[in-house]
Amino acid sequence: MDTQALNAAIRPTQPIAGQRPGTSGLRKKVTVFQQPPYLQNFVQSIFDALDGKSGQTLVVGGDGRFFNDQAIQIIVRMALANGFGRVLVGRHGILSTPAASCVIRGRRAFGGIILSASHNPGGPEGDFGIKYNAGNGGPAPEKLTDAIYAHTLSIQRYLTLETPEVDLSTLGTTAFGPATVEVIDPVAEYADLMASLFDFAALRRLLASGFRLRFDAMHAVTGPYAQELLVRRLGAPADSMAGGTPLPDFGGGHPDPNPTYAADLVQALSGAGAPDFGAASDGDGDRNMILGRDFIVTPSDSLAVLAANAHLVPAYAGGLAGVARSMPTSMAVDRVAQALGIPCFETPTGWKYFGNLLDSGQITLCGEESAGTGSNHVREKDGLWAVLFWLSVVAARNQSVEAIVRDHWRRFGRNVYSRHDYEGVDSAAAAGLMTHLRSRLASLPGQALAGSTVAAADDFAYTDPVDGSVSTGQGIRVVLADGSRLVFRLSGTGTEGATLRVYLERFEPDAARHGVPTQEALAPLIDAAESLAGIAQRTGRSSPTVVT
Ligand code: G16
Repeated sequence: MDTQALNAAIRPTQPIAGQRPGTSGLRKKVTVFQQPPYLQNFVQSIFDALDGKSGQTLVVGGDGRFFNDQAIQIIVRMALANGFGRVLVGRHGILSTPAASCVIRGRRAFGGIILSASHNPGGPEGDFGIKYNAGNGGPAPEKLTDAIYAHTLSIQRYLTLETPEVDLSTLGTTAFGPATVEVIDPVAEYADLMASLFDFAALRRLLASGFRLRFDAMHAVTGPYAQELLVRRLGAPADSMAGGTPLPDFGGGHPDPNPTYAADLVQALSGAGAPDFGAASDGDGDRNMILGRDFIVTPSDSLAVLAANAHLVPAYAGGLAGVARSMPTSMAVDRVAQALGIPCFETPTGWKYFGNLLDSGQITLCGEESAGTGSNHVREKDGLWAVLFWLSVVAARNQSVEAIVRDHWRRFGRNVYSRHDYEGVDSAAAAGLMTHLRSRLASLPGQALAGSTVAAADDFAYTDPVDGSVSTGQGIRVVLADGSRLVFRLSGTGTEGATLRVYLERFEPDAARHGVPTQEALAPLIDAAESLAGIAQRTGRSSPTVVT
Protein backbone atom coordinates (compact mmCIF):
# COMPACT_ATOMS: atom_id res chain seq x y z
CA MET A 1 0.00 0.00 0.00
CA ASP A 2 1.40 3.43 -0.97
CA THR A 3 1.01 6.26 1.52
CA GLN A 4 0.57 9.99 0.96
CA ALA A 5 -0.24 12.91 3.25
CA LEU A 6 -3.78 14.32 3.45
CA ASN A 7 -3.24 18.02 2.72
CA ALA A 8 -6.77 19.41 2.60
CA ALA A 9 -7.36 22.96 1.38
CA ILE A 10 -10.39 25.25 1.22
CA ARG A 11 -10.75 27.18 -2.05
CA PRO A 12 -13.11 30.16 -2.39
CA THR A 13 -15.67 30.06 -5.19
CA GLN A 14 -19.06 31.49 -6.10
CA PRO A 15 -22.25 30.20 -7.75
CA ILE A 16 -22.33 29.61 -11.52
CA ALA A 17 -25.71 29.85 -13.22
CA GLY A 18 -27.38 26.87 -14.87
CA GLN A 19 -26.17 23.87 -12.87
CA ARG A 20 -29.57 22.24 -12.69
CA PRO A 21 -29.44 18.44 -13.20
CA GLY A 22 -31.67 17.15 -16.02
CA THR A 23 -33.18 13.71 -16.68
CA SER A 24 -29.89 12.04 -15.83
CA GLY A 25 -27.59 14.43 -13.98
CA LEU A 26 -25.83 17.54 -15.26
CA ARG A 27 -24.90 17.48 -18.95
CA LYS A 28 -23.04 20.27 -20.75
CA LYS A 29 -20.36 20.75 -23.36
CA VAL A 30 -16.88 19.56 -22.35
CA THR A 31 -15.67 23.14 -22.73
CA VAL A 32 -18.07 24.22 -19.98
CA PHE A 33 -16.89 21.52 -17.56
CA GLN A 34 -13.24 22.33 -18.38
CA GLN A 35 -13.55 25.87 -17.01
CA PRO A 36 -12.76 25.82 -13.27
CA PRO A 37 -14.63 25.94 -10.99
CA TYR A 38 -17.61 24.56 -12.98
CA LEU A 39 -16.96 20.89 -12.16
CA GLN A 40 -15.65 21.68 -8.67
CA ASN A 41 -18.80 23.65 -7.80
CA PHE A 42 -21.12 20.84 -8.83
CA VAL A 43 -19.08 18.15 -7.05
CA GLN A 44 -18.93 20.21 -3.87
CA SER A 45 -22.67 20.81 -4.11
CA ILE A 46 -23.21 17.05 -4.30
CA PHE A 47 -21.05 16.50 -1.23
CA ASP A 48 -22.70 19.36 0.68
CA ALA A 49 -26.10 17.76 0.01
CA LEU A 50 -24.99 14.41 1.50
CA ASP A 51 -25.44 13.89 5.25
CA GLY A 52 -23.42 11.18 6.98
CA LYS A 53 -20.70 10.74 4.36
CA SER A 54 -17.79 11.06 6.79
CA GLY A 55 -15.61 7.95 6.72
CA GLN A 56 -17.84 6.29 4.13
CA THR A 57 -17.06 4.70 0.75
CA LEU A 58 -17.56 6.54 -2.55
CA VAL A 59 -17.36 4.87 -5.96
CA VAL A 60 -16.06 7.01 -8.84
CA GLY A 61 -15.91 6.13 -12.52
CA GLY A 62 -16.89 7.25 -15.98
CA ASP A 63 -17.31 6.14 -19.56
CA GLY A 64 -13.82 7.19 -20.65
CA ARG A 65 -14.91 10.11 -22.79
CA PHE A 66 -12.67 13.14 -23.29
CA PHE A 67 -11.95 14.93 -19.94
CA ASN A 68 -12.94 11.78 -17.95
CA ASP A 69 -9.40 11.27 -16.66
CA GLN A 70 -8.92 14.88 -15.56
CA ALA A 71 -12.35 15.09 -13.95
CA ILE A 72 -11.72 11.89 -12.00
CA GLN A 73 -8.54 13.36 -10.52
CA ILE A 74 -10.41 16.44 -9.37
CA ILE A 75 -13.26 14.39 -7.88
CA VAL A 76 -11.06 11.88 -6.04
CA ARG A 77 -9.13 14.66 -4.31
CA MET A 78 -12.32 16.52 -3.44
CA ALA A 79 -13.89 13.33 -2.04
CA LEU A 80 -10.92 12.79 0.26
CA ALA A 81 -10.93 16.42 1.39
CA ASN A 82 -14.66 16.16 2.10
CA GLY A 83 -14.10 13.32 4.53
CA PHE A 84 -14.90 10.14 2.62
CA GLY A 85 -12.95 7.29 4.17
CA ARG A 86 -12.50 5.21 1.02
CA VAL A 87 -12.72 6.04 -2.66
CA LEU A 88 -13.06 3.17 -5.14
CA VAL A 89 -12.10 4.06 -8.70
CA GLY A 90 -12.22 1.95 -11.85
CA ARG A 91 -8.76 1.55 -13.39
CA HIS A 92 -8.00 4.59 -15.59
CA GLY A 93 -11.20 6.08 -14.16
CA ILE A 94 -13.39 3.71 -16.19
CA LEU A 95 -16.66 2.18 -15.05
CA SER A 96 -19.70 1.62 -17.22
CA THR A 97 -22.85 3.02 -15.62
CA PRO A 98 -24.33 -0.42 -14.78
CA ALA A 99 -20.92 -1.59 -13.51
CA ALA A 100 -20.75 1.48 -11.24
CA SER A 101 -24.18 0.57 -9.89
CA CYS A 102 -23.01 -3.02 -9.39
CA VAL A 103 -19.90 -1.90 -7.46
CA ILE A 104 -21.84 0.57 -5.27
CA ARG A 105 -24.23 -2.21 -4.29
CA GLY A 106 -21.67 -5.01 -4.04
CA ARG A 107 -19.26 -2.99 -1.89
CA ARG A 108 -22.06 -1.42 0.19
CA ALA A 109 -20.78 2.04 -0.70
CA PHE A 110 -22.42 5.25 0.49
CA GLY A 111 -22.88 6.28 -3.14
CA GLY A 112 -21.04 7.00 -6.34
CA ILE A 113 -20.23 9.66 -8.88
CA ILE A 114 -20.61 8.63 -12.52
CA LEU A 115 -19.13 10.70 -15.33
CA SER A 116 -20.92 10.34 -18.64
CA ALA A 117 -23.06 12.13 -21.15
CA SER A 118 -24.42 8.72 -22.10
CA HIS A 119 -25.18 8.45 -25.80
CA ASN A 120 -24.16 12.06 -26.57
CA PRO A 121 -21.01 12.56 -28.69
CA GLY A 122 -17.65 13.03 -26.93
CA GLY A 123 -14.31 14.63 -27.74
CA PRO A 124 -13.04 18.17 -27.08
CA GLU A 125 -16.12 19.70 -28.71
CA GLY A 126 -18.50 17.02 -27.42
CA ASP A 127 -20.56 16.58 -24.28
CA PHE A 128 -19.71 15.72 -20.71
CA GLY A 129 -21.86 14.85 -17.73
CA ILE A 130 -21.89 14.01 -14.06
CA LYS A 131 -24.43 12.44 -11.75
CA TYR A 132 -24.63 11.10 -8.23
CA ASN A 133 -25.96 7.63 -7.47
CA ALA A 134 -27.13 6.76 -3.98
CA GLY A 135 -26.30 3.72 -1.85
CA ASN A 136 -28.92 1.59 -3.62
CA GLY A 137 -26.79 2.01 -6.77
CA GLY A 138 -29.42 4.11 -8.54
CA PRO A 139 -29.63 7.70 -9.75
CA ALA A 140 -30.28 10.20 -6.98
CA PRO A 141 -33.99 10.72 -6.39
CA GLU A 142 -35.53 14.08 -7.25
CA LYS A 143 -35.41 15.24 -3.61
CA LEU A 144 -31.62 14.86 -3.63
CA THR A 145 -31.06 16.38 -7.08
CA ASP A 146 -33.16 19.36 -5.94
CA ALA A 147 -30.97 19.70 -2.84
CA ILE A 148 -27.79 19.51 -4.97
CA TYR A 149 -29.13 22.21 -7.24
CA ALA A 150 -29.98 24.41 -4.25
CA HIS A 151 -26.36 24.15 -3.08
CA THR A 152 -25.07 25.23 -6.51
CA LEU A 153 -26.96 28.51 -6.00
CA SER A 154 -25.25 29.41 -2.73
CA ILE A 155 -21.82 27.73 -2.89
CA GLN A 156 -18.95 29.83 -1.53
CA ARG A 157 -16.05 27.33 -1.19
CA TYR A 158 -14.91 23.89 -2.19
CA LEU A 159 -12.58 21.45 -0.48
CA THR A 160 -9.74 19.67 -2.20
CA LEU A 161 -6.35 18.10 -1.52
CA GLU A 162 -3.02 19.71 -2.30
CA THR A 163 -1.56 16.49 -3.72
CA PRO A 164 -0.14 15.41 -7.04
CA GLU A 165 -2.28 13.25 -9.32
CA VAL A 166 -3.36 9.90 -7.94
CA ASP A 167 -2.03 6.91 -9.92
CA LEU A 168 -5.16 5.33 -11.41
CA SER A 169 -3.36 3.02 -13.80
CA THR A 170 -2.39 0.36 -11.26
CA LEU A 171 -4.76 -1.84 -9.28
CA GLY A 172 -4.20 -1.40 -5.56
CA THR A 173 -4.68 0.88 -2.58
CA THR A 174 -3.07 4.19 -1.66
CA ALA A 175 -3.52 5.73 1.81
CA PHE A 176 -4.11 9.46 2.19
CA GLY A 177 -3.84 10.08 5.93
CA PRO A 178 -6.67 8.01 7.42
CA ALA A 179 -8.43 7.57 4.04
CA THR A 180 -7.68 5.27 1.10
CA VAL A 181 -8.06 5.27 -2.67
CA GLU A 182 -8.47 1.81 -4.17
CA VAL A 183 -8.12 1.30 -7.92
CA ILE A 184 -10.32 -1.64 -8.93
CA ASP A 185 -10.78 -3.77 -12.04
CA PRO A 186 -13.73 -2.14 -13.81
CA VAL A 187 -14.95 -5.37 -15.40
CA ALA A 188 -14.53 -8.27 -12.96
CA GLU A 189 -17.32 -7.61 -10.44
CA TYR A 190 -19.84 -6.82 -13.15
CA ALA A 191 -18.96 -9.93 -15.18
CA ASP A 192 -19.32 -12.10 -12.07
CA LEU A 193 -22.76 -10.61 -11.43
CA MET A 194 -23.82 -11.48 -14.99
CA ALA A 195 -22.57 -15.05 -14.51
CA SER A 196 -24.79 -15.34 -11.43
CA LEU A 197 -27.94 -14.32 -13.37
CA PHE A 198 -27.69 -16.27 -16.62
CA ASP A 199 -26.99 -19.86 -17.65
CA PHE A 200 -23.55 -19.30 -19.17
CA ALA A 201 -23.22 -22.99 -20.10
CA ALA A 202 -26.35 -22.70 -22.28
CA LEU A 203 -25.00 -19.51 -23.86
CA ARG A 204 -21.65 -21.19 -24.55
CA ARG A 205 -23.50 -24.05 -26.26
CA LEU A 206 -25.46 -21.56 -28.40
CA LEU A 207 -22.30 -19.80 -29.51
CA ALA A 208 -20.53 -23.10 -30.17
CA SER A 209 -23.42 -24.29 -32.36
CA GLY A 210 -22.59 -22.01 -35.29
CA PHE A 211 -24.89 -19.23 -34.11
CA ARG A 212 -23.20 -15.97 -35.09
CA LEU A 213 -23.46 -12.65 -33.27
CA ARG A 214 -22.11 -9.17 -33.82
CA PHE A 215 -21.77 -6.73 -30.94
CA ASP A 216 -20.97 -3.09 -31.66
CA ALA A 217 -19.52 -1.26 -28.65
CA MET A 218 -19.46 1.95 -30.73
CA HIS A 219 -15.91 2.70 -29.46
CA ALA A 220 -17.46 3.38 -26.08
CA VAL A 221 -17.18 1.87 -22.63
CA THR A 222 -18.63 -1.61 -23.23
CA GLY A 223 -15.70 -2.83 -25.37
CA PRO A 224 -13.75 -4.43 -22.48
CA TYR A 225 -16.94 -5.70 -20.81
CA ALA A 226 -18.15 -7.38 -24.00
CA GLN A 227 -14.69 -8.79 -24.63
CA GLU A 228 -14.68 -10.41 -21.19
CA LEU A 229 -18.27 -11.67 -21.32
CA LEU A 230 -19.01 -12.52 -24.92
CA VAL A 231 -15.56 -13.52 -26.15
CA ARG A 232 -13.60 -14.75 -23.13
CA ARG A 233 -16.33 -16.30 -20.98
CA LEU A 234 -18.85 -17.35 -23.64
CA GLY A 235 -16.54 -18.20 -26.53
CA ALA A 236 -17.76 -15.86 -29.28
CA PRO A 237 -15.07 -15.40 -31.96
CA ALA A 238 -13.02 -12.22 -31.50
CA ASP A 239 -14.29 -10.87 -34.81
CA SER A 240 -17.85 -10.79 -33.39
CA MET A 241 -16.86 -7.46 -31.87
CA ALA A 242 -17.04 -4.12 -33.64
CA GLY A 243 -15.94 -0.78 -32.19
CA GLY A 244 -14.44 -2.69 -29.27
CA THR A 245 -11.67 -0.21 -28.47
CA PRO A 246 -12.92 2.62 -26.24
CA LEU A 247 -11.86 6.03 -27.55
CA PRO A 248 -12.22 9.44 -25.82
CA ASP A 249 -14.17 10.76 -28.81
CA PHE A 250 -15.89 7.44 -29.65
CA GLY A 251 -14.05 7.50 -32.96
CA GLY A 252 -15.94 10.66 -33.94
CA GLY A 253 -19.23 8.75 -33.83
CA HIS A 254 -22.46 9.26 -31.94
CA PRO A 255 -22.59 6.37 -29.46
CA ASP A 256 -26.36 6.06 -29.48
CA PRO A 257 -27.56 2.54 -30.34
CA ASN A 258 -30.42 3.29 -32.68
CA PRO A 259 -30.92 2.55 -36.38
CA THR A 260 -29.67 6.02 -37.36
CA TYR A 261 -26.43 6.14 -35.37
CA ALA A 262 -25.70 2.40 -35.50
CA ALA A 263 -26.36 2.21 -39.25
CA ASP A 264 -23.19 0.10 -39.76
CA LEU A 265 -24.59 -2.57 -37.49
CA VAL A 266 -27.98 -2.51 -39.22
CA GLN A 267 -26.14 -2.94 -42.51
CA ALA A 268 -24.03 -5.80 -41.13
CA LEU A 269 -27.22 -7.61 -40.07
CA SER A 270 -28.78 -7.31 -43.53
CA GLY A 271 -28.94 -10.05 -46.11
CA ALA A 272 -28.70 -13.80 -46.27
CA GLY A 273 -25.11 -14.14 -45.05
CA ALA A 274 -25.60 -11.83 -42.06
CA PRO A 275 -25.04 -12.95 -38.45
CA ASP A 276 -28.03 -14.31 -36.52
CA PHE A 277 -27.96 -11.70 -33.80
CA GLY A 278 -26.78 -8.12 -33.51
CA ALA A 279 -26.54 -5.74 -30.58
CA ALA A 280 -25.04 -2.41 -29.63
CA SER A 281 -24.65 -0.36 -26.49
CA ASP A 282 -24.11 3.32 -25.88
CA GLY A 283 -21.41 5.62 -24.49
CA ASP A 284 -21.73 4.47 -20.87
CA GLY A 285 -23.10 0.97 -21.46
CA ASP A 286 -26.61 1.33 -20.11
CA ARG A 287 -28.60 1.46 -23.37
CA ASN A 288 -29.04 -1.38 -25.84
CA MET A 289 -30.27 -2.14 -29.31
CA ILE A 290 -31.15 -5.70 -30.33
CA LEU A 291 -31.35 -6.91 -33.92
CA GLY A 292 -32.04 -10.15 -35.70
CA ARG A 293 -31.12 -10.77 -39.31
CA ASP A 294 -32.98 -8.07 -41.28
CA PHE A 295 -34.97 -7.23 -38.17
CA ILE A 296 -34.74 -4.47 -35.53
CA VAL A 297 -36.43 -4.91 -32.15
CA THR A 298 -37.95 -1.70 -30.80
CA PRO A 299 -37.03 -1.00 -27.16
CA SER A 300 -40.68 -1.12 -26.05
CA ASP A 301 -41.16 -4.53 -27.68
CA SER A 302 -37.88 -5.69 -26.17
CA LEU A 303 -39.13 -4.99 -22.65
CA ALA A 304 -42.37 -6.85 -23.35
CA VAL A 305 -40.60 -9.86 -24.88
CA LEU A 306 -38.14 -10.10 -21.98
CA ALA A 307 -40.99 -9.93 -19.46
CA ALA A 308 -42.92 -12.66 -21.31
CA ASN A 309 -39.83 -14.91 -21.43
CA ALA A 310 -38.24 -14.11 -18.07
CA HIS A 311 -39.04 -17.60 -16.74
CA LEU A 312 -36.40 -18.93 -19.17
CA VAL A 313 -33.59 -17.13 -17.29
CA PRO A 314 -32.35 -18.64 -13.99
CA ALA A 315 -32.43 -15.33 -12.09
CA TYR A 316 -36.09 -14.76 -12.95
CA ALA A 317 -37.34 -18.35 -13.14
CA GLY A 318 -39.25 -17.85 -9.89
CA GLY A 319 -41.48 -15.24 -11.55
CA LEU A 320 -41.62 -11.46 -11.69
CA ALA A 321 -42.99 -9.41 -8.80
CA GLY A 322 -44.11 -6.72 -11.23
CA VAL A 323 -42.89 -4.62 -14.13
CA ALA A 324 -42.63 -0.90 -14.84
CA ARG A 325 -42.21 1.32 -17.86
CA SER A 326 -41.81 5.05 -18.35
CA MET A 327 -44.97 6.80 -19.50
CA PRO A 328 -43.91 7.32 -23.16
CA THR A 329 -42.84 3.66 -23.49
CA SER A 330 -45.39 1.61 -25.43
CA MET A 331 -48.01 -0.35 -23.54
CA ALA A 332 -46.80 -3.69 -24.94
CA VAL A 333 -45.45 -4.72 -21.54
CA ASP A 334 -48.79 -3.87 -19.90
CA ARG A 335 -50.36 -6.70 -21.90
CA VAL A 336 -47.72 -9.15 -20.72
CA ALA A 337 -48.22 -8.06 -17.11
CA GLN A 338 -51.93 -8.59 -17.46
CA ALA A 339 -51.40 -12.10 -18.84
CA LEU A 340 -48.96 -12.90 -16.02
CA GLY A 341 -51.29 -11.41 -13.41
CA ILE A 342 -48.64 -9.03 -12.07
CA PRO A 343 -48.72 -5.24 -11.57
CA CYS A 344 -47.41 -2.84 -14.21
CA PHE A 345 -46.34 0.64 -13.07
CA GLU A 346 -46.18 3.74 -15.27
CA THR A 347 -43.50 6.22 -14.19
CA PRO A 348 -42.08 9.48 -15.55
CA THR A 349 -39.11 9.32 -17.92
CA GLY A 350 -35.86 8.74 -16.02
CA TRP A 351 -34.41 5.63 -14.42
CA LYS A 352 -34.46 7.26 -10.98
CA TYR A 353 -38.23 6.75 -10.85
CA PHE A 354 -37.80 2.96 -10.87
CA GLY A 355 -35.58 3.02 -7.78
CA ASN A 356 -38.22 2.88 -5.07
CA LEU A 357 -40.25 0.24 -6.92
CA LEU A 358 -37.14 -1.96 -7.27
CA ASP A 359 -35.95 -1.34 -3.70
CA SER A 360 -39.35 -2.20 -2.25
CA GLY A 361 -39.55 -5.41 -4.29
CA GLN A 362 -42.64 -4.33 -6.21
CA ILE A 363 -41.03 -4.81 -9.61
CA THR A 364 -38.37 -7.11 -11.03
CA LEU A 365 -38.04 -5.80 -14.61
CA CYS A 366 -38.38 -2.30 -16.01
CA GLY A 367 -37.60 -0.42 -19.17
CA GLU A 368 -37.96 2.62 -21.33
CA GLU A 369 -38.51 3.44 -24.96
CA SER A 370 -35.14 5.22 -24.92
CA ALA A 371 -33.33 1.89 -25.38
CA GLY A 372 -33.08 1.04 -21.70
CA THR A 373 -33.99 -2.24 -20.04
CA GLY A 374 -33.00 -3.51 -16.65
CA SER A 375 -33.91 -5.49 -13.57
CA ASN A 376 -33.41 -5.59 -9.84
CA HIS A 377 -29.80 -6.86 -10.30
CA VAL A 378 -28.56 -3.23 -10.31
CA ARG A 379 -30.30 0.15 -10.21
CA GLU A 380 -29.42 1.33 -13.72
CA LYS A 381 -30.51 0.19 -17.11
CA ASP A 382 -28.01 -2.30 -18.41
CA GLY A 383 -27.01 -2.79 -22.04
CA LEU A 384 -24.98 -6.01 -21.85
CA TRP A 385 -27.45 -7.55 -19.42
CA ALA A 386 -30.14 -7.05 -22.09
CA VAL A 387 -27.88 -8.69 -24.69
CA LEU A 388 -27.29 -11.72 -22.44
CA PHE A 389 -31.02 -11.89 -21.66
CA TRP A 390 -31.92 -11.90 -25.36
CA LEU A 391 -29.28 -14.53 -26.13
CA SER A 392 -30.74 -16.63 -23.30
CA VAL A 393 -34.23 -16.38 -24.79
CA VAL A 394 -32.92 -17.28 -28.25
CA ALA A 395 -31.04 -20.26 -26.79
CA ALA A 396 -33.98 -21.53 -24.74
CA ARG A 397 -36.57 -21.11 -27.49
CA ASN A 398 -34.30 -22.14 -30.33
CA GLN A 399 -35.89 -19.47 -32.51
CA SER A 400 -34.57 -16.44 -34.37
CA VAL A 401 -35.00 -12.93 -32.94
CA GLU A 402 -37.58 -12.14 -35.60
CA ALA A 403 -39.58 -15.32 -34.94
CA ILE A 404 -39.62 -14.58 -31.20
CA VAL A 405 -40.98 -11.06 -31.74
CA ARG A 406 -43.55 -12.14 -34.36
CA ASP A 407 -44.77 -14.91 -32.05
CA HIS A 408 -45.06 -12.33 -29.31
CA TRP A 409 -47.19 -10.07 -31.51
CA ARG A 410 -49.44 -12.98 -32.47
CA ARG A 411 -49.99 -13.82 -28.83
CA PHE A 412 -50.39 -10.33 -27.36
CA GLY A 413 -51.16 -8.13 -30.38
CA ARG A 414 -48.72 -5.53 -31.68
CA ASN A 415 -48.25 -2.08 -30.17
CA VAL A 416 -47.02 -0.33 -33.31
CA TYR A 417 -44.71 2.39 -32.04
CA SER A 418 -42.36 5.12 -33.16
CA ARG A 419 -40.60 8.17 -31.73
CA HIS A 420 -40.01 11.30 -33.79
CA ASP A 421 -37.27 13.61 -32.50
CA TYR A 422 -36.83 17.23 -33.49
CA GLU A 423 -33.31 18.01 -32.27
CA GLY A 424 -31.70 21.40 -31.70
CA VAL A 425 -35.01 23.28 -31.82
CA ASP A 426 -35.11 26.86 -30.57
CA SER A 427 -35.78 26.54 -26.81
CA ALA A 428 -38.41 29.28 -26.69
CA ALA A 429 -40.27 27.78 -29.67
CA ALA A 430 -40.26 24.35 -28.02
CA ALA A 431 -41.50 25.74 -24.72
CA GLY A 432 -44.20 27.66 -26.60
CA LEU A 433 -45.34 24.49 -28.32
CA MET A 434 -45.73 22.69 -24.98
CA THR A 435 -47.60 25.66 -23.48
CA HIS A 436 -49.91 25.65 -26.48
CA LEU A 437 -50.61 21.93 -26.02
CA ARG A 438 -51.26 22.37 -22.30
CA SER A 439 -53.77 25.10 -23.07
CA ARG A 440 -55.69 22.70 -25.32
CA LEU A 441 -55.83 19.71 -22.97
CA ALA A 442 -59.18 20.44 -21.34
CA SER A 443 -60.95 20.82 -24.69
CA LEU A 444 -59.61 17.62 -26.30
CA PRO A 445 -61.67 14.81 -24.74
CA GLY A 446 -64.52 13.83 -27.07
CA GLN A 447 -62.90 15.39 -30.15
CA ALA A 448 -62.41 13.28 -33.27
CA LEU A 449 -58.72 12.49 -33.92
CA ALA A 450 -56.90 10.03 -36.21
CA GLY A 451 -60.02 8.02 -36.97
CA SER A 452 -60.97 7.71 -33.31
CA THR A 453 -61.94 10.08 -30.48
CA VAL A 454 -59.87 11.52 -27.67
CA ALA A 455 -60.66 9.56 -24.51
CA ALA A 456 -58.31 11.46 -22.18
CA ALA A 457 -55.64 14.14 -22.32
CA ASP A 458 -53.35 15.28 -19.51
CA ASP A 459 -49.94 16.54 -18.47
CA PHE A 460 -48.55 13.41 -16.83
CA ALA A 461 -48.02 13.57 -13.07
CA TYR A 462 -46.74 10.75 -10.88
CA THR A 463 -47.09 10.01 -7.21
CA ASP A 464 -44.40 7.62 -6.03
CA PRO A 465 -46.22 4.70 -4.37
CA VAL A 466 -43.42 4.24 -1.84
CA ASP A 467 -42.55 7.70 -0.56
CA GLY A 468 -45.53 9.68 -1.84
CA SER A 469 -43.38 12.25 -3.66
CA VAL A 470 -45.13 13.94 -6.58
CA SER A 471 -43.57 14.76 -9.97
CA THR A 472 -45.56 16.98 -12.30
CA GLY A 473 -45.21 18.26 -15.87
CA GLN A 474 -43.81 14.96 -17.16
CA GLY A 475 -45.22 15.08 -20.71
CA ILE A 476 -48.45 15.69 -22.59
CA ARG A 477 -50.44 12.49 -23.07
CA VAL A 478 -53.36 12.19 -25.49
CA VAL A 479 -55.13 8.82 -25.33
CA LEU A 480 -57.65 7.80 -27.99
CA ALA A 481 -60.67 5.56 -27.58
CA ASP A 482 -59.06 2.85 -29.76
CA GLY A 483 -56.08 2.62 -27.38
CA SER A 484 -53.75 4.73 -29.54
CA ARG A 485 -51.59 7.34 -27.78
CA LEU A 486 -49.75 10.51 -28.67
CA VAL A 487 -47.18 11.82 -26.23
CA PHE A 488 -45.20 15.06 -26.42
CA ARG A 489 -42.28 15.94 -24.17
CA LEU A 490 -39.05 17.86 -24.20
CA SER A 491 -35.83 15.90 -23.71
CA GLY A 492 -33.97 16.36 -20.46
CA THR A 493 -30.63 15.14 -21.78
CA GLY A 494 -29.72 17.44 -24.68
CA THR A 495 -27.08 20.14 -24.46
CA GLU A 496 -28.02 22.34 -27.42
CA GLY A 497 -31.36 24.10 -27.74
CA ALA A 498 -34.34 21.84 -27.09
CA THR A 499 -35.27 18.41 -28.40
CA LEU A 500 -38.96 17.79 -28.93
CA ARG A 501 -39.94 14.14 -28.73
CA VAL A 502 -43.22 12.95 -30.22
CA TYR A 503 -44.17 9.38 -29.29
CA LEU A 504 -46.75 7.59 -31.45
CA GLU A 505 -48.47 4.34 -30.57
CA ARG A 506 -51.29 2.31 -32.07
CA PHE A 507 -52.51 -1.12 -31.01
CA GLU A 508 -52.93 -3.64 -33.84
CA PRO A 509 -54.61 -6.89 -32.77
CA ASP A 510 -54.90 -8.25 -36.33
CA ALA A 511 -51.90 -10.47 -37.11
CA ALA A 512 -52.56 -10.07 -40.84
CA ARG A 513 -51.65 -6.38 -40.43
CA HIS A 514 -48.50 -6.81 -38.33
CA GLY A 515 -46.37 -6.57 -41.44
CA VAL A 516 -47.57 -3.07 -42.38
CA PRO A 517 -44.53 -0.73 -42.23
CA THR A 518 -44.52 1.20 -38.95
CA GLN A 519 -44.64 4.75 -40.32
CA GLU A 520 -47.46 3.77 -42.66
CA ALA A 521 -49.47 2.21 -39.84
CA LEU A 522 -48.95 5.35 -37.78
CA ALA A 523 -49.63 7.89 -40.56
CA PRO A 524 -52.99 9.11 -39.18
CA LEU A 525 -51.39 9.66 -35.76
CA ILE A 526 -48.42 11.49 -37.31
CA ASP A 527 -50.87 13.87 -39.01
CA ALA A 528 -52.82 14.26 -35.77
CA ALA A 529 -49.65 15.18 -33.88
CA GLU A 530 -48.94 17.92 -36.40
CA SER A 531 -52.48 19.27 -36.24
CA LEU A 532 -52.50 19.29 -32.44
CA ALA A 533 -49.09 20.83 -31.89
CA GLY A 534 -48.37 22.86 -35.04
CA ILE A 535 -44.82 21.46 -35.08
CA ALA A 536 -43.82 22.75 -38.53
CA GLN A 537 -45.08 26.26 -37.96
CA ARG A 538 -43.71 26.57 -34.41
CA THR A 539 -40.30 24.95 -34.90
CA GLY A 540 -39.70 25.59 -38.59
CA ARG A 541 -39.11 21.84 -39.07
CA SER A 542 -41.11 19.97 -41.67
CA SER A 543 -39.72 16.57 -40.67
CA PRO A 544 -38.07 14.97 -37.63
CA THR A 545 -34.30 14.78 -37.22
CA VAL A 546 -34.38 11.16 -36.05
CA VAL A 547 -37.13 8.57 -36.38
CA THR A 548 -36.81 5.46 -34.24
C1 G16 B 1 -31.52 9.19 -19.53
C2 G16 B 1 -32.16 8.47 -18.41
C3 G16 B 1 -33.25 7.58 -18.95
C4 G16 B 1 -34.23 8.37 -19.78
C5 G16 B 1 -33.52 9.16 -20.82
C6 G16 B 1 -34.49 10.11 -21.45
O1 G16 B 1 -30.89 8.25 -20.35
O2 G16 B 1 -31.21 7.68 -17.72
O3 G16 B 1 -33.88 6.96 -17.87
O4 G16 B 1 -35.15 7.54 -20.43
O5 G16 B 1 -32.48 9.91 -20.24
O6 G16 B 1 -33.85 11.00 -22.22
P1 G16 B 1 -34.61 12.29 -22.76
O7 G16 B 1 -34.96 13.12 -21.56
O8 G16 B 1 -33.60 12.89 -23.67
O9 G16 B 1 -35.82 11.77 -23.48
P2 G16 B 1 -29.33 8.25 -20.58
O10 G16 B 1 -29.04 6.97 -21.31
O11 G16 B 1 -29.09 9.49 -21.39
O12 G16 B 1 -28.72 8.32 -19.21
